[in-house]
Amino acid sequence: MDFRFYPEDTIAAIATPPGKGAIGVVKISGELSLAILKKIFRPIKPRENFESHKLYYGFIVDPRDSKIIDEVLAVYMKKPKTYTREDVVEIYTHSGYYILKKILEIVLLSGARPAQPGEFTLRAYLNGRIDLSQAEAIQEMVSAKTETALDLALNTLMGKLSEKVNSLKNELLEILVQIESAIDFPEEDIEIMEPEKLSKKIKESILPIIENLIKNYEEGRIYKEGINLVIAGKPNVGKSSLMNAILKEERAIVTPIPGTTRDFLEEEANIEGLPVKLIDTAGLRETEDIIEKIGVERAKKKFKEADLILFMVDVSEKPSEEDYKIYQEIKEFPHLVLLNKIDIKPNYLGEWKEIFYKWGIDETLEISVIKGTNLEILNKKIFEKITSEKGVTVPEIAPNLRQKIAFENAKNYLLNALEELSKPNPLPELVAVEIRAGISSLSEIIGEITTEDLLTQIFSTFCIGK
Ligand SMILES: Nc1nc2c(ncn2[C@@H]2O[C@H](COP(=O)(O)OP(=O)(O)OP(=O)(O)O)[C@@H](O)[C@H]2O)c(=O)[nH]1
Ligand SMILES: [Mg+2]
Repeated sequence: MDFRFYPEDTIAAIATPPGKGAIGVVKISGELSLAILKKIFRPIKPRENFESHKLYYGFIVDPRDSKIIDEVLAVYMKKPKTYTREDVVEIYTHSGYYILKKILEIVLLSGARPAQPGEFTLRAYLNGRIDLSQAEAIQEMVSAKTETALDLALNTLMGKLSEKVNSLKNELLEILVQIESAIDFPEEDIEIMEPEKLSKKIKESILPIIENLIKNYEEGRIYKEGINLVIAGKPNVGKSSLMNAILKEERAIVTPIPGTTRDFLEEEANIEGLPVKLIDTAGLRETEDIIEKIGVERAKKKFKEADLILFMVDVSEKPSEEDYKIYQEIKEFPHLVLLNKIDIKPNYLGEWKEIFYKWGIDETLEISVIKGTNLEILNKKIFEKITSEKGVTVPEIAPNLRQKIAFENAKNYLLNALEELSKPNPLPELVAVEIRAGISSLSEIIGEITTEDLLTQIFSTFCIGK
């Protein structure tokens, strides 16, 4: 049974992560919060009542046998000035798995039920303290991997996306009112509706804003989810060495034996503030080794998912047919050419540059992973490549995927409305249908219109206790 939509229940959860810590928190929300606190908490100075938003020192006592469980601080917060807008109690304990479990157990025995993932935040939303986009922003803040991702989430939490959506909705409502009066007075409909004026308004002051927000999704996504950066090249050119250098740890095995990396390796890194999924692949070559063969196939798959491929060659060796073949595999994807091992002298750097020039590449970067030469420049180049190819500037507001889809739907309805308005005798009823659908799509973003399924989908990604 799904308890999510039983708002009359009092819910409780351990709000801190499992494991040892300085403090652990048990959170309770709902009508019974205060009664439960009174049942299980014995303040150091006995008292009948608790003031709201005031911290009390005392002991948690098992009501069954009056045994003390822990020395704690506890707070009662009277609604509505709370996270959920319900009565809330928080108990700060000496952490530890057993203590927390024990306290939660007696809280549950005293009338609460375990909270579902995200249920506290769901209540904040259902009780109107935050809208749906703000609830999603809380989750985005928790999972932010870079400062930029955090800023973006914070802007949404502060209501910047909601403001934009509401102002777009209001403009559309004004248009709708005008169209509806045309429906009510059909004899004068065309004059009342003023199709040209309405079209102009939609085209100039509504669509561009929606289109801009859709564009911001992609830019925000790069900062929120990160990019896939794949290192590719022949065996032994130094791919795994580069992975380790970027990560600043000996993550991948490096040996002078070609074919060392047989599967791909993935690690998270942060390059110039961009969250990056760094992928080291098996060196590409014709091979009879079954394991290596699979690794080579997997590497090729990774090329397709890459936002950028670092194509690496070894300048201490002559350009070969093998390098050329690999280049053919990756050239259709965004890539950057790295000429590695320039520390080895003599080398074939001149020959390599010539050959790349012949292949139509004028931009290459000479590096030595071992000596660390030009690795800082490499980071900057990666950032530039990603940001210029995707046209990234940091937007102020970046919708998530769900919100972007809703904006796209709204845009399509408005385009339909424009099409009708451009006809010689536009039918106000038809225009109204499209505008109304556009308004509904915008309403979905802030959660004025939702389904139980959607809410379950969103809040189940939260952790328990949030
Ligand atoms: N001199 C020199 N040697 C390097 C450099 N980068 C890597 N190497 C050496 O080249 C050899 C191969 O390096 P790896 O990083 O294992 O190469 P790989 O491309 O991952 O090889 P596979 O996993 O077999 O495809 C090792 O002995 C490294 O120490 C460099 O910049 N200069
Ligand atoms: Mg390797």
